[in-house]
Amino acid sequence: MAEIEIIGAPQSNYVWSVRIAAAEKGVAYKYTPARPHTPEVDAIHPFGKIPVMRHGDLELFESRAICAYIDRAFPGPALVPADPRGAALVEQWVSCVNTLVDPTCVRQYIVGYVFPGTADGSPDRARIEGALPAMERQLAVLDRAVAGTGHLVGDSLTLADINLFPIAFYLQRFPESRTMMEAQKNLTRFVERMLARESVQATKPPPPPKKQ
Ligand SMILES: N[C@@H](CCC(=O)N[C@@H](CS)C(=O)NCC(=O)O)C(=O)O
Repeated sequence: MAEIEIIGAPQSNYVWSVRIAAAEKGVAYKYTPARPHTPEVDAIHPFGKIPVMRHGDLELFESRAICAYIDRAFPGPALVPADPRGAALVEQWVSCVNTLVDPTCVRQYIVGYVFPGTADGSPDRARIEGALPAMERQLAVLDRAVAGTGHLVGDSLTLADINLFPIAFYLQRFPESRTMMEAQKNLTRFVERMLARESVQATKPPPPPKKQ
């Protein structure tokens, strides 16, 4: 069958997760950078979000679904453990990060800097400040979660780690979140270990968001 095609801007945390997952599985793919709401994306995602994927006649949207397909359709190390307990814990952390951490840390806080929508293009301070208390709590929870083994689930890499990593990486690049991350030593070490992986280096987005 044709090669997989992964479509989406490289800076997107969800696109990056999908590309890390493919690299960890050793799955070759065609990469098509594209912003949300462009024709290539709209052709697959009913709401124009990235990433999207194509494999032969299969078209998929939602990073979790794309990662599930890559994990199950190809040989290579399992990104979700086969045992029910490990699999459920991976789902727990993916869901928690996607429904709580991403909305606060990425959509509210980081977007407040990167796509502020203010008249003069300056950071949206109200939006940024509004995210800080929840971020503080969330990063403390994540720090405790990786404190034991260095991973969110079990003692080796899973999709839960891959899904979290890009967000934690980007949080090191903005002022308030950088300070919060520095206080969370286990989470900082988690980012450092993920950065050392070949899959992460091979997919690192050029260029990263500008440091403030
Ligand atoms: N739940 C989706 C979220 C995808 C998502 O929000 N992608 C962002 C980029 S990181 C996007 O396309 N934003 C544009 C928009 O929401 O209009 C997934 O996991 O794939």
